[in-house]
Amino acid sequence: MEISNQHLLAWVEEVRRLCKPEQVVMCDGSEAERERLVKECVSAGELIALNQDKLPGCYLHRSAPHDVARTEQLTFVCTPTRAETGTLANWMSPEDARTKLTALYDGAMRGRVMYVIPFLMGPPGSTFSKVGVEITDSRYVVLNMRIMTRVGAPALQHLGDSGDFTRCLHSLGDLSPERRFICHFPQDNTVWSVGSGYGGNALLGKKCMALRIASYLGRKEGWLAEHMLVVGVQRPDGKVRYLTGAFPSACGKTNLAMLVPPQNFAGWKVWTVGDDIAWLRPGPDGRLWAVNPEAGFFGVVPGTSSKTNPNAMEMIRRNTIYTNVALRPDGTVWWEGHDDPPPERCLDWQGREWTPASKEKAAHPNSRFTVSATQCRSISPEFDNPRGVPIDAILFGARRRDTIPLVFEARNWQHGTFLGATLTSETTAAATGAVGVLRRDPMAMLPFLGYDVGDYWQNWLDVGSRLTRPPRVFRVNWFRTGPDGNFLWPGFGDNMRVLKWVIDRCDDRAAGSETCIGTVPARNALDRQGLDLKDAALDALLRVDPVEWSQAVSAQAEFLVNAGDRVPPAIRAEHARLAARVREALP
Ligand code: OXD
Ligand code: MN
Repeated sequence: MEISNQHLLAWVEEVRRLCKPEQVVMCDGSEAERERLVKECVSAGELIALNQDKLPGCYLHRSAPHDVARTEQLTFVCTPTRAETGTLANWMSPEDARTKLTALYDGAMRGRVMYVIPFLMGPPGSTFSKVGVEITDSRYVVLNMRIMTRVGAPALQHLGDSGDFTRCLHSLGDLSPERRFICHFPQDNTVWSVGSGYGGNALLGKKCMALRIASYLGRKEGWLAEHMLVVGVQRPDGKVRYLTGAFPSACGKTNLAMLVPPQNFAGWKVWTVGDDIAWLRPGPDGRLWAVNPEAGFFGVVPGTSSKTNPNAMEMIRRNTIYTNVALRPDGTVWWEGHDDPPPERCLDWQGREWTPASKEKAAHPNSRFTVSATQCRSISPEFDNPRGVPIDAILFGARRRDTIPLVFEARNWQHGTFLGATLTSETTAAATGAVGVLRRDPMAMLPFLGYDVGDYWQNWLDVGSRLTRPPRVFRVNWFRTGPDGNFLWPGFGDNMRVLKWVIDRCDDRAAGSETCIGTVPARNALDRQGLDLKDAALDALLRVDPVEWSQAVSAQAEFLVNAGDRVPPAIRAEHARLAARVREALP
């Protein structure tokens, strides 16, 4: 492909000299390019062709066994001073990072092809949208980037002659965690990643550019880059309201984004705008507008079934790249939580013989599908709208067995910002490390912050102060358990009942009950038709226990100290207000 942008050509040349590939290929996003790359990957064993009658256009990739999730301890924000990165993200000085990684990139592509992928994040023609260029030596990365972003002409058109693009350099290196680094240079609009082929570490448009770098650009330019799904909820009268939801990785964002309402919700529909990332800007009308910068879904496979996500099950039957799932003898795929029972025998995610008697899981808990958004039958007609969609409500959610009710509403934007700031969740398999450990995850952005968390909260407050019709803010928790340890709430499609209360609150038609932490649904305000949920279970789901909350308030105080000295006074004031209200509520 002919590229005339001199900034881009100069950077490609600089990288070519460093990485010393045998060949440089400019990717154009064409179908012919895809076919060629797939063919090469299949002959090299990087992809396994699945049963093309049952799963047309679908392939399986098996990653290196120690390269299956984001590696947060090897991910750095490289700002000139440590204070700019703050206390919650890992910092490395730009000089150290450049020295370390230059040595790793030097000659790293010898004998290999270096692919140059111009990509657009956001709809073509949108003021929200940003261009990135990823240079990589991985064909798997090229094939995934083609699904997850808009590759080729849309990016080059948006860029024109400008040098304003995120420079994303990626090499597989030797895939060793010893020599793996994911470094961000926000001031230089640059990402350097080496030593991993895993999505979150290697598809640099996603977490690296659309969250870490974009969060920094958002602060500079007065907008927000967030780890959020975006959906339209259509009422039976046809009116659609849009909401976003911030949840930590592997907490059900994809399922919620593609929700199918329960049977008794005739006329209600959920439209998918995005399942992972939202870019949000105040509009001239004083409302908050959102786009999904991505073009596809990189979703967690285990647990996906016709019950939990029928839209996804339908979507991933064709043109899908599976990573680290199990392979059945008939060339189809399987995972824990699949509609079909465990196969009598199959190959596990590492290609080893597996039977139901095997001790290990057949699919890796963080195995993934990559699929184009155009294949999703619930995709919103507004998905590609350059204006974005106007947001009426923001949900903050996380995995919590206790303390947090099913849903409650914040008093206002500032209180809502505080709810997001103090989000705590149990860890999941999306990152390496222990699973199920409670940790603070402000706005579900802990692994994706591109600058100091106090400044980040201040940006939330600043953006809010420019909104005359700010979204209402809610905290949700699908994961509260009863004394027997079982979940109290059915979740999945039944989460529609909570969305309905949220939408009705936005329309001032749902009753709430004031508590010391915010407004929970009045008992009869939550639609339970067709759901066997007893009053006692509902009470347990909505319960606000001042004793539990006084412990939470103390833990929050400690966290706000650890968050550094740039925590906005407004956030400390919200904490003090909560502490006082909880004290009053104590028996
Ligand atoms: C993801 C993640 O892949 O959050 O979306 O890890
Ligand atoms: Mn995510």
